[in-house]
Amino acid sequence: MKNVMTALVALTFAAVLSTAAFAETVITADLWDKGDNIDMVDNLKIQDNADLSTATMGITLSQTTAPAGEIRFNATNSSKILVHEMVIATLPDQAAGLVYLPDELKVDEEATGANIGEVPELEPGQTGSLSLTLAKGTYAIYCNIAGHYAAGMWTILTVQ
Ligand SMILES: [Cu+2]
Repeated sequence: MKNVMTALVALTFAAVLSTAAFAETVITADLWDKGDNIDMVDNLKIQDNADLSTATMGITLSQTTAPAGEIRFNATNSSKILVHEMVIATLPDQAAGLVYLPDELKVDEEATGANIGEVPELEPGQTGSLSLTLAKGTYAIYCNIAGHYAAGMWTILTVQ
């Protein structure tokens, strides 16, 4: 009887482990801004080696690292006044940042890897989600409403 119990415990443990190995990671993304106090600066892009502590809009993730595999992003636009969106990009070279189109005040989403998935425009208070299978690497999560990326509305996710 003891041996049976041991075997059952071992089987249960193995089942929990295999479930954990294939479970998706759920990341909550808060798309936020400081409302009426917004200062639309243009020097807070990734390639500016920006200090985001001064940003008046941004994306805050519930975790900034995740295991490789399926990742579900649950995004909420917590702004009271602005539309935001959430675009995922591969970021092979953090110093180079993302390709920026100064005339449009936007990231070039046609550039390689610049948009591998997105939660499109969300009205204030609206939510949206996106599931992606991500390999090990560095990813940028950004908002590409005109002016927002350069104002610091981006963050980095490291997939291990
Ligand atoms: Cu935005």
